Amino acid sequence: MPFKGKLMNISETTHRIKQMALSAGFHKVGVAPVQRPAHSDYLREWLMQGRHGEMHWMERYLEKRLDVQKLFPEGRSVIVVAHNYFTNHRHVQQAACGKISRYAWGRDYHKIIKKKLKHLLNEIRTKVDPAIEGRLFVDSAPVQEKLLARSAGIGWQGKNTNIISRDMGSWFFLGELIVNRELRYDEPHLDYCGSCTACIEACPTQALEPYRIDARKCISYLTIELWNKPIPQELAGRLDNWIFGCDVCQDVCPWNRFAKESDEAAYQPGEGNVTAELSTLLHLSAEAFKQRFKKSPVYRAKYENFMRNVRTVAEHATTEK
Ligand code: B12
Ligand code: SF4
Ligand code: SF4
Repeated sequence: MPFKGKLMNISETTHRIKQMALSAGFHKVGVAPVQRPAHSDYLREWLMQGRHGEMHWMERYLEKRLDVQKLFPEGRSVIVVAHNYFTNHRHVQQAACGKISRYAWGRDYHKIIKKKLKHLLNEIRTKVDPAIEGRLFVDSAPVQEKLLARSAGIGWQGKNTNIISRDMGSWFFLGELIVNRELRYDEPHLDYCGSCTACIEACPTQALEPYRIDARKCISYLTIELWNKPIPQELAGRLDNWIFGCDVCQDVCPWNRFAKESDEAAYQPGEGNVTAELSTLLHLSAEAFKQRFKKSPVYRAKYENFMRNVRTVAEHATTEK
């Protein structure tokens, strides 16, 4: 395709790219240099302490995970985007209902964000410079996305370890486009947790200490990433009715009072996801699970693990509530 853009300086190019990201449907965008971000090396310590539990895939490509430059050596700038998934619904707090975390109420975000990032890269190549090469990532690549998001000024990493933005709260996904072009970089975001410790106190399994998590205790890990094993007995009674993921440390975060409903229709809850009745789910067949969750993040848990979660919650809901 012939190049129709005009030559621009770094500031103009950066501004143009940011406008394109917002037009592509992202809710926030920032730019960081391709370098090892602050706190990156803590990952090594975290892995050594076994805090990742059985997520052994996190040990692979460790050097790339520690230093984004090793992932794409020609890369100069990381364009980090945030995609808001907040919808105006509340979890039902009843013994008879299981809770699915908000990020998984609607359609799977990986496809949605990847499609938007591909569109963004095409736009950049068509309207800014066809020589720009890029690599895009959402969640699954060996990248520490939250550290890049902090460097790019999207938000700060809170004591609950999630990225929080002053204007959006933390109900958003992250995605990145790394390009082989120098751009104008944003300042790393300042920390606005202050003396608050609400998330640490509210965590049902005490998985948090300030800015650090022990994934082995986190309900999100236990219900999504712990495969083909029972949930350890000492934690099984503390799932607080969560059958897929957990939102407690974000629900209590005061910055989430600023959350606004997303304009992404695909994140609206699928039928029965906000009020997930345990009595119905206990009889879900493998085929019905596939039909119901094929396009949802819940599908990642696989049928056997999802049913383990439902049974574990149901057992404790009847005996302890
Ligand atoms: C592994 C993983 C998990 C694990 C571990 C969680 C974790 N905190 O990392 C589990 C399965 C538990 C998990 C759960 C969730 N996850 Co997750 N997960 C990831 C994944 C794939 C890798 C994260 C990683 O590298 N962890 C390694 C540890 C060491 O990182 P960390 O806890 O952030 O630790 C850093 C800080 O402790 C920091 N540090 C150390 N000391 C200090 C001191 C100070 C002062 C500071 C500031 C920092 C600091 O250095 C560490 C190194 O990075 C990312 C995608 C990606 N590729 O990045 C998504 C990701 C982090 N997850 C995401 C989401 C949405 C969730 C859940 C909310 C889902 C849910 N509702 O159940 C929960 C949140 C639980 C929580 N409180 O963190 C989003 C977060 C978006 C956001 N706004 O922040 C991501 C970015 C996916 C995406 N593309 O959108 N997740
Ligand atoms: S997601 Fe739930 S279990 Fe995990 S750290 Fe947050 S509150 Fe604790
Ligand atoms: S609940 Fe408080 S301490 Fe935890 S992340 Fe939010 S502001 Fe920070």
